[in-house]
Amino acid sequence: RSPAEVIKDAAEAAVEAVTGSAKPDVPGKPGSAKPTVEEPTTPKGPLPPSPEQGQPDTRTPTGAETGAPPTAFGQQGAFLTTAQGARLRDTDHSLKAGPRGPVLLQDHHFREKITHFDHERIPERVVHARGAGAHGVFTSYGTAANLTRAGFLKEKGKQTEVFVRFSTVLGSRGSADTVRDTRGFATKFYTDEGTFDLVGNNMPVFFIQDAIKFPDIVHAAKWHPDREIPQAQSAHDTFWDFVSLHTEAQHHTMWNMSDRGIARSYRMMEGFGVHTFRLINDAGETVLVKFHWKPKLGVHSLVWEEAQLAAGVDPDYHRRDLYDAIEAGAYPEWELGLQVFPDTPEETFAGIDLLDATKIVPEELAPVQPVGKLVLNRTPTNFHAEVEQVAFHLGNLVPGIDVTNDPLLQGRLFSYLDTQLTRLAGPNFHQIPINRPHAPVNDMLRDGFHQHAVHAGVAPYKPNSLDGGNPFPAGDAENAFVEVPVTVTEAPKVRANPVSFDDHFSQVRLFWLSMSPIEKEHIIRAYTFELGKCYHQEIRERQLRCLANIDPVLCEQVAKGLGLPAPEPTIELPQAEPSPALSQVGQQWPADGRLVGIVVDDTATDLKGVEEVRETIAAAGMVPLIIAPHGGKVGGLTVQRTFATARSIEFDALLLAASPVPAPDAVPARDEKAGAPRTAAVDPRVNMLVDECWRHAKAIGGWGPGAELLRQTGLADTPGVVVQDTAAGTLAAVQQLMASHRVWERFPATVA
Ligand code: HDD
Repeated sequence: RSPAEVIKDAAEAAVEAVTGSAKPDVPGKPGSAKPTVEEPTTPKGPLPPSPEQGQPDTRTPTGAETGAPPTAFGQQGAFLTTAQGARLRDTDHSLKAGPRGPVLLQDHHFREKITHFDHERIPERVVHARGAGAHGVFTSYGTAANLTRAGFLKEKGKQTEVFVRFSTVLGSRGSADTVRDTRGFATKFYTDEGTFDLVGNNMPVFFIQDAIKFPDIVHAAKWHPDREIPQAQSAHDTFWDFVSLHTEAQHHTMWNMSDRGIARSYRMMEGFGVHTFRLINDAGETVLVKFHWKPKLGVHSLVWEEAQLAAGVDPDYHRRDLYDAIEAGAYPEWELGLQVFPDTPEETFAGIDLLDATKIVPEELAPVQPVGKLVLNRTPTNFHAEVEQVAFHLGNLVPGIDVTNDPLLQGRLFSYLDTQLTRLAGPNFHQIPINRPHAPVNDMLRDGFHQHAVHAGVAPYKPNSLDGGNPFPAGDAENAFVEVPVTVTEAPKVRANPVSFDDHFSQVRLFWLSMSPIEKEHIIRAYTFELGKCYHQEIRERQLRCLANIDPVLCEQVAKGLGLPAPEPTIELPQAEPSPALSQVGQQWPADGRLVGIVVDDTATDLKGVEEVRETIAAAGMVPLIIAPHGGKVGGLTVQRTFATARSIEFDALLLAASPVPAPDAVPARDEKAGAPRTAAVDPRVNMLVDECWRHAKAIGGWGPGAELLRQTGLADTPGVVVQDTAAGTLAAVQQLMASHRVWERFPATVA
């Protein structure tokens, strides 16, 4: 065919591709004939933005709508072009002096393509490098109207666009999601009055009280500088060296060693602003507050072995979970709440220093009052543009919210702006679409690297007469941001802390005493594991001395595991009232977005029963996944996982509709041969699935041959294992078990 015909065909195919007429019928996509439940593993199209969510990239750096399509600088039109818009015919072959000749320097397309590629990466964040983000909407309940003049909190029903980035702290960008670590929970509220950033964590306390120690804790907790190992974990000498010497870190360390350090999902984490902030209302009255995010699904965790397995089997576990849930319509939700304290000169509440970021105020003393709801309903369109380039900053405040003198907060006010200058290459990162305010901007900042605005006017200075005096300062009537005129006491300049900051153990004991027996066991095991990974005996011994000052049982148990004597406390054990709100167990929660595996095979499976439970699971907002010996179909059922691709960590509960025998004609994988099946008649991979789900305290159910399998393995009589005659009966009992998250009764705790 002639070159013209080839081009025409290619052009038609391209046009068809962008207009969507040739697009496959995507399950779960609006307008699709296929129901979501059919194939959750098929990649889905991005959901359209909800009407209230403006696209930040349709706005100029001054916040005005440009009218440009949302993908300006993305795909425009059907044809491949250079960066300058010239259409290209071939991007697969470099320009050579003959087919076997050297590449010509003149190949401008090659040079543009490779040069750009060479510079695709930007420096990862110095901490919190690995993360995942999503867009959403915050709706105010209006209940904070008497506390703050911030419009996004004050007006009942007011909706504000948000972007949230969750992260781990220690690992590099490519590290695993499920490592034991604190999780970041950073929220950007694009309010009408400017952007407000709440840059918090899933733990309410921090390792240090003064920001000047941040490089120290990070150097200690990150990898060893000689080999850059371990990646993304605290189980190594330098971390424990620091926290055992620097005892103010003990409280946060225990949170990390608790189940909070291995979250089940970003959707199932609390968030905390950590510091105390100051709110100011229309009348000029102030209160001190702590911000809390409360997840609708409750606070849940992985078990340690599951977290370790996931780090290998699916390092993107949390990222995938977040995006799958949003695409399946199980939108993650949190309530924003405030603990409110009177703004007294002492800045304390119930004897607790509100400026000390290593302390909490128990919810029993100051209840969390709900002020609004956050719903995450849109995944990013482009990870780099949005998740990687988003820049949070504690100084992004709006009228009605102000900072306190917490020395950790004060230092952060410097660091977050500063770090972007290198990471995002210059001072104009606020013009990057994800960072653009949705309020009009009229600053006098000019020029600099990556300046995208074309500023008009000649007088970016004040006062001026040449630009008519523009821009004008706003007054109270125009809702200007004004710092609360807090009196600073006359005092000598010192490098010192208030005396109250010296109490490093009372709240660690409070946390320990608030845990249920099973949670205490997990904490003991975590300390024993992490200290067991240290090479230096003196570090283990020093950390044991810290544990002795927290609780004798904790100290004895960890010492036993390490094979060391338990030391005596060096202080009188602090008095502490437990705070039941800190425990994660003992309640019932919704199971939205949970994954239920259903094992079937080609022989005795009750396909009608499977179809029924599949529908019931989907109707309950959960995701059913069919697991079979092979891909394709079993009866009319589409298989979503095979025995080769399924691993227990993916499922919150397991249903057995079959007792699959090992396939005699299949080529077995090496490790299948090596295993020691608990019943020889069952495929060893199914045995492993059942065994792991059982060990990880998950609900398991079976009917028909599935029930028989559970009887044969001896599991049928154990807690949390349901054996019934019908599919529906089995599922109903399993659903009930799932509401408590795990079947802890399977493992009676040995610690009181
Ligand atoms: Fe920080 C990132 C949370 C103390 C310096 N921090 C960062 C992120 C979160 C937190 C969630 C990731 C933001 C994102 O997703 O882009 N950091 C905290 C909390 C702290 C805290 C809850 C204590 C209460 N941080 C802290 C101190 C300093 C920093 C004391 C420095 C003195 N943090 C940074 C940083 C980062 C950062 C270096 C790295 C990338 C970035 O800021 O944008 O500036």
